[in-house]
Amino acid sequence: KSILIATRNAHKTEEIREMLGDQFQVSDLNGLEFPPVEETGTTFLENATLKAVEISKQTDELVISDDSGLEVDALDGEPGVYSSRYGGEDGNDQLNNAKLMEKLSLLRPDVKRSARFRCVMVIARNGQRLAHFSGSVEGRIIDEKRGDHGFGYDPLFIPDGHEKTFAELDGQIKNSLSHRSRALTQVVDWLSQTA
Ligand code: ITT
Repeated sequence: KSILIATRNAHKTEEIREMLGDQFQVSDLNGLEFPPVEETGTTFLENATLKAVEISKQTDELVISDDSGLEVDALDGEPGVYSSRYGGEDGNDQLNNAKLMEKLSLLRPDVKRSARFRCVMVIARNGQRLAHFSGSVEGRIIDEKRGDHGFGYDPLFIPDGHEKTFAELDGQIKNSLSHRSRALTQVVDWLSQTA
């Protein structure tokens, strides 16, 4: 079975591929000619829906989108849906992390550091949204980056039950408890019941 992930973020694709093993043939938008989908929504579900539905109008493949991000409670849920552009419109992981560290440095030292990653996945075919699932992982945020695995905010996030950041932990450990894996498990269940 083959699925098209409606993403240009190769890190997401790689994690999804590792989690799915060889049960699915996974490809993404990199190298394909699809026009960019503007993420005009204000929620993960809205943006995940925009991406999956729009791309699925342009292919016969089963499409799955991933809209995800980090919510820091002391920053009222920022960066949230703006996670990929927190450091500016052409933000990258470096700039986004710098922006977050700057914001964290302005917080009182005793303020709680709780945070979570969220992921919403939408399944679509031929312009129709068929299903959607979400996953999250609770944890806390630290002031200075640690580790170099993973991507995005991984160097600043420690999942509950661990003392290392997602960027210090083995990729397999991240994949066993991440927001993405928790959404993906439900996608796989749905696919096995439906497809
Ligand atoms: P696509 O829209 O093409 O899928 P994107 O990276 O722009 O790629 P999002 O709009 O969903 O995707 O933004 C997700 C951002 O949230 C991502 O760029 C990271 O900054 C952050 N993020 C999501 N999952 C993460 C993870 O597992 N580890 C670290 N950061 C993550």
